[in-house]
Amino acid sequence: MQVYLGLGSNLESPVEQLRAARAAIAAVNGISETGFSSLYRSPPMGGKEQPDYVNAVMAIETELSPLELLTVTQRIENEQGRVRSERWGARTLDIDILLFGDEVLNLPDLIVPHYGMAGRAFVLYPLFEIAPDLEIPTHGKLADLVSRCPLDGLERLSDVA
Ligand code: ROI
Repeated sequence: MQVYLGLGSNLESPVEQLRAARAAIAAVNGISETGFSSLYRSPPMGGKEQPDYVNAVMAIETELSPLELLTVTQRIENEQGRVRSERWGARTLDIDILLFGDEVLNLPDLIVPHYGMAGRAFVLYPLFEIAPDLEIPTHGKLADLVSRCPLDGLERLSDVA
C-alpha cells in the first residue's frame, strides 16, 4: 500500500527530529521509503505561543495494516520524547498518517484522509512536491487543493532531509 506520512517538530532540534524519524520509519520491517519531501519551516498553526515548526512529508510502501502502522508511528513519537500534554501545544515529533492508499477510514483512533490536511499549507505543499498527481479521497485533486491554499508563511528549507 502506498502511504503518505506528515512529519512535524518544533522542539529540540526539529531538523534532527525529522531526520531521526525518517530513519526510524524506514527501518521498520514491512515499510520501505519511496519518497521524502524537502524540509519546510512553518509558523505554528493553532493559537498558542510556540516556536516555528519544521515539516515534511514521507512516502512509504507498506504491508502493515493502518492500525499496525499507527502503533509504529506512535512508538517512534514516544521514543523521540513526545509528551502529550496539551492539544495544539509544541512537540518534539508528530507523525500523521495522511493517506493510506485511497482508503477512507473512520476508526476511533484513526481518521484517513487526515482530518486537517486539506487546508494546511505545511501538509499540502510538501505532499505536492513528491506526489503532484494525487487524488485525495473525498477532497479531489491535490493540485486543486494546493492552488486554493495560501502559503501561510511556509518556506522551503532544503532539498534533502
Ligand atoms: N503548525 C505547524 N506549522 N506545523 C505542524 O506540524 C503543526 N502541528 C500541530 C499544530 C499544533 C496543530 N500546529 C502545527 O499539531
